[in-house]
Amino acid sequence: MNSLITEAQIQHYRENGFVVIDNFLSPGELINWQDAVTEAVRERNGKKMPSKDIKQGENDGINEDEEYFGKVFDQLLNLWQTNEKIKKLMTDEKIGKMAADLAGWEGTRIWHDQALIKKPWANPTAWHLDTPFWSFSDRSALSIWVALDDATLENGCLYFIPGSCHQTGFENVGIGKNMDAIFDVYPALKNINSVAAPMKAGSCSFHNGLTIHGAGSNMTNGFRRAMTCAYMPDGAVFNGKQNILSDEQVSRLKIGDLINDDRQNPLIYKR
Ligand SMILES: O=C(O)CCC(=O)C(=O)O
Repeated sequence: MNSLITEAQIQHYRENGFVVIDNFLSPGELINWQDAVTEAVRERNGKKMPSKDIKQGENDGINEDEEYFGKVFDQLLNLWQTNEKIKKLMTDEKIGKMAADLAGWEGTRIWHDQALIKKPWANPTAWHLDTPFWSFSDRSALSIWVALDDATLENGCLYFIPGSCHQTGFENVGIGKNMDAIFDVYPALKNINSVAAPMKAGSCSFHNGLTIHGAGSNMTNGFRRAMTCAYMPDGAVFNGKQNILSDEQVSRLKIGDLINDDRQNPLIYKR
């Protein structure tokens, strides 16, 4: 695993809110990741996340319009909680350190992982922010996105609005049908052009959860699979949003409480 983060990458990430790391996985590691994700998704049998009784593609109360959203991608969350191989990959201290180096924090906790599988002819992923969905409000939270297939301009690679993370906030427009809905909230950012992030399978990107990003539609008859994980700083506190937490977990939290339950949000790296 190419887990060394250079000063130039940190600078690019801090300025633009994303960075692409080519050849993150070796060919052998890529096969392990692909196999682990295939196994973990199959084991779920359509169950979207361990904490809630909903099926992938059903309305999760987060993104409206299940018919459209169900065709953006198959989305399976917290596979690390149900598959030991994924747990080993997602809790890798080396990834925790990469996240800490980019974000500039002391300790990295998992928020949630997700497999995002664009099927043939999938809808585009509308421009959106990640952090406003989450149960803590922290400007430095970020995600890794690992390409399990070549992600191309044709099959739905990621796109970013560079530097947008410096001007966005915690209002959530969700991921709807209208690509441009986010610009109703941030009209000034409409004038910045996007940057495409095509990646070879085994490459990855990191993006800040407040960077406006999206992905194209899948105009091909093949799959575009990605394994992603959102990471949060150790010390983040509950903001009152349920997101992926279970009813029971939310009932135990008050706004301002530390989110530090290692069974749900393991600390995977500490300086
Ligand atoms: O893979 C996609 O289509 C979108 C990914 C995304 O929004 C994310 O990883 O935050």
